[in-house]
Amino acid sequence: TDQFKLDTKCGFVAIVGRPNVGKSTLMNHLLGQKISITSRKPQTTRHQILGIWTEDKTQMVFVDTPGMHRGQEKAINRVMNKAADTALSDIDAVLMVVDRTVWTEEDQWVLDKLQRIKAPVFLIINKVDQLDNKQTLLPHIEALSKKFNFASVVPVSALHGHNLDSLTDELVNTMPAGLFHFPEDQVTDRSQRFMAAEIIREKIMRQLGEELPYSTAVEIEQFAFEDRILHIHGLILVERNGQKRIVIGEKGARIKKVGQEARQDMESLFEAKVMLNLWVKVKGGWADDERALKSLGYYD
Ligand code: GDP
Ligand code: K
Ligand code: MG
Repeated sequence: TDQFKLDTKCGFVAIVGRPNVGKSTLMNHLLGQKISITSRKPQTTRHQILGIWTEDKTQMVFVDTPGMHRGQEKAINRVMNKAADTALSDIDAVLMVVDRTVWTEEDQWVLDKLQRIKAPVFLIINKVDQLDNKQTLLPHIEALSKKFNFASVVPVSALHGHNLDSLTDELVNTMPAGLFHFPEDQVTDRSQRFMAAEIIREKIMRQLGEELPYSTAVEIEQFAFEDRILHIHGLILVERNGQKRIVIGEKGARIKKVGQEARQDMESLFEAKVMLNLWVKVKGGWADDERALKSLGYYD
């Protein structure tokens, strides 16, 4: 009866797409806060991460996923595919992100995976700020609409925040009635420790993306307040000695820059003064070893 009708709405929104189309950038800008790390390097995102948006009577829980891709050779790739798949099992809307009017085999592969999803799928045509010829957009949208019954096709620029308000409005309308899953002021499901590791990994990816393999990992060995200062010790794990030299750089210049940029982001995210120490250590061949991945937390 009327008396039990909920006046709040809450739902999960999965963000999917091939690597590098701008999924994490989109989530951060929808939230108005940097939760998920981004870089030009494909597969920067390795973990499924929740970004929680709450306004008035609606809560939307965005699920940023590692890019869906077919490469299965290494254990780390299997883990990433699994994380991307589980994101689709219990959700209320899907944002499939593509890069302008480019349509690759991988995009098609992602779309094929969405055929079994019951939730509405929104096609997000991202990076329109970089579209050379705007005339190509409409015919492209028409062709894609024949491939799939999208709830809506929304051209946006995640990076510049163009058209995100109307996307947010459409999503709010789609959310089912329900109680909030998280407290109103919570922005992610991840711990501060995890966020610290991700910030360090982002700086490494951005500065050394081309020179390092995906197997570079970061562990936080210390995360503690002392005299109102947050003391963080981060351990950067690489596969080979040569990579260790690259991360450290000439006279330690690179690791210093990574540390400076990471510290700045940490201070604004944690709203505290941060003392950051970084080390680099060689850990042989763990990208191929699922047990080692497990101990580093790459499984949920
Ligand atoms: P993901 O792998 O799908 O999560 O992609 P990211 O969010 O990491 O973005 C990949 C790259 O595309 C980064 O260098 C972003 O800055 C860039 N990018 C994302 N969205 C836009 C956009 O709307 N316009 C432009 N010009 N670049 C974008
Ligand atoms: K990326
Ligand atoms: Mg990402």
